[in-house]
Amino acid sequence: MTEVVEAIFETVAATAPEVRAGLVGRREYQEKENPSGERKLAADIHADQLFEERLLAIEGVASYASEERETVTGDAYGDGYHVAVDPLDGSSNLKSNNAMGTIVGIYEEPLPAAGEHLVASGFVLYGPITNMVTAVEGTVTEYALDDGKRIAVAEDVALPDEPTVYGFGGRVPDWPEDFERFVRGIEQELKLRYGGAMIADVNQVLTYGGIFAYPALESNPDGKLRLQFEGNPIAYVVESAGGGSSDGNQSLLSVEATELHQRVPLHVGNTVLIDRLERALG
Ligand code: AHM
Ligand code: MG
Repeated sequence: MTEVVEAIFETVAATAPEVRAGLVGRREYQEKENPSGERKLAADIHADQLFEERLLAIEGVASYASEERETVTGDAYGDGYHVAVDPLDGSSNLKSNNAMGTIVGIYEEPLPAAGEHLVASGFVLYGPITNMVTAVEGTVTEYALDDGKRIAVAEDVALPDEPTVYGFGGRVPDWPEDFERFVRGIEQELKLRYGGAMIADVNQVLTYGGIFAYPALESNPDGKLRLQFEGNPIAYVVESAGGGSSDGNQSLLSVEATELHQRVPLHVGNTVLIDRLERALG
């Protein structure tokens, strides 16, 4: 198992510089929307094509699914791992030249699958430097990417005990009342850090401790982010780093998977804050 998982992470790392280099000149929106009904950038399509081609070429990868395509490609029910990718998370940040990421979830079951079927997950953050964080068998490692090669910079990454930062998506008037009440408390204690790319915001939580959420909205009780491509892989990283995740009631990893592009209210961070959130929404 570990060999294929390593090959997947190696491939994602090797592809990241090309994704990054390909951003220049791909900042314009395309005609077609993605399966979640959002506008796609040329950069989203480019990154998706690179990851599909490279990941399906790995022996031991049965299928590939991404936020940018309707259905699973490869052998949807074949033997091997089923890889779910958000090729460019936070791509609306490209216009304003802010951070973005790539997310990868490696499942041992055909997709859609619950987070309990993840064997590993990780992300790349295209910030001032490109780094990568992986979670394998409960261990989180941070790497700097140098020319597509991983250099470990932190082993056994764990959330700091003392939370410092928070970031919550969605418009305030669209937040359910119980969530807004929870936020008013958090605001008194932590510092706001919200950048519009989940990967960048979650990486701040991993680094400084705190909480990130894209909650249920009045206009969309399932929130915005997608379970297969965003919720599960990020929950797996944060929980492996000693933090917690929740859809409001339970760990994201326990949420039943019903559709490839299903959305889920997403909250991750220090367990004390996730417990407090669940009490507030209970
Ligand atoms: P994307 O994967 O299509 O880019 O959408 C996900 C992003 C998250 O990174 C971020 O937390 C959220 O959407 C921001 O949404 P909004 O622009 O509505 O605040
Ligand atoms: Mg995304």
